[in-house]
Amino acid sequence: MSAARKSMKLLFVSTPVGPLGSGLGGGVELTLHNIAQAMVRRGHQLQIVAPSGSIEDSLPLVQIPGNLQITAQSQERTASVTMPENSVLANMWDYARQVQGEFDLIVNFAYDWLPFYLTPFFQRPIAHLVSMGSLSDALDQIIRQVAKQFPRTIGFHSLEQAATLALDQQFFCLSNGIDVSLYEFCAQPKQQLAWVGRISPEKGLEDAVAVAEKTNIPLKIMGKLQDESYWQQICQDYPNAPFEYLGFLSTSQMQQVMRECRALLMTHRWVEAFGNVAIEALACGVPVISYRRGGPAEIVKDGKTGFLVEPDNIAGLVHAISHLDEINRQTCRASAETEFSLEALGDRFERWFMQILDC
Ligand code: HBI
Repeated sequence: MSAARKSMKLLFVSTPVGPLGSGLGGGVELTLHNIAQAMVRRGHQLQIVAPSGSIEDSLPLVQIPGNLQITAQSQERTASVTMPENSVLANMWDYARQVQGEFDLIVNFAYDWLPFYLTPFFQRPIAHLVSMGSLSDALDQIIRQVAKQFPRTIGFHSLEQAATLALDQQFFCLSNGIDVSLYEFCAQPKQQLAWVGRISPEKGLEDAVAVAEKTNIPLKIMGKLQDESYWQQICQDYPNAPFEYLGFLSTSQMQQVMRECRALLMTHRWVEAFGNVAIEALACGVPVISYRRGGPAEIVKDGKTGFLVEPDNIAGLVHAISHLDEINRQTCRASAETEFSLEALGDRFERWFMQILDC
């Protein structure tokens, strides 16, 4: 710990849509874990608050009971804010209110109205890491309100994500990062492609399955099966496509499959805030073929670490696959090691947190 960098006491308050480790929290689960690891490695103290049933192997965790929040992406844009009886979101933030005096900074990982609304009522500053692009008018409005009242406390993962919120105040763009040592480089892939993510309409899995059918290259699908009817529809629409669903795997199991793929396909319909799976693929040396939309468009170097394709253009995905031999898989790995490592992630988040505490 350099003298200049004092140790911070951080309280991380997780997403209320599912326990850590359940997969319901999507990318936020890995993101929270990685930022926590990066902060602890730099000598900061930290406590994680998350719904009961959460799993955190080596980090201090407080589990809070209560009913989960409805996922924001399943709501209409004009939907009112809803809170279930005995809300785990409310219970987590009541706990944060009670213990805030023991911490320097609270970090909010929930994409929900309540933590933003509560910000002025807290004695301690709250850093809000916004995990998705604009989805609801009520949330857009409260985020803009907090950005105005508490400059520098709003963080995003990508510029395109931030642009959907159209904040004219200063915000932080933090990208993201992973523990690259958990991913093993593979120079000689099998004739297969990967698709990784929550199986839900906004992720556009059907396009990747259509590519598998057109190219007859087997597609390995991994991730939380969140929308059963959506999955059944894909299975009905593409009875002969060569795809296999491997389930929601641990990082170690997922990377063992991912690393042997020729490429990762990213077919998201929405403005993906970042796309953790893209940097996980790069860490394995796997090129990323992605729609030019959202975070992945700021991760993939077109023609160097993969290809960016016109959004929703399946023929474009197929064309990119035919050029995969132009990509050097070592370049993909190097990109993860330099830009998206835990060290780089820690630098960005520590700078953000220090800026909030210094003001
Ligand atoms: N919905 N209401 C709500 N709150 C969240 O924190 C939330 C969500 N939907 C998805 C989600 N978080 C994460 O899976 C993504 O932000 C990555």
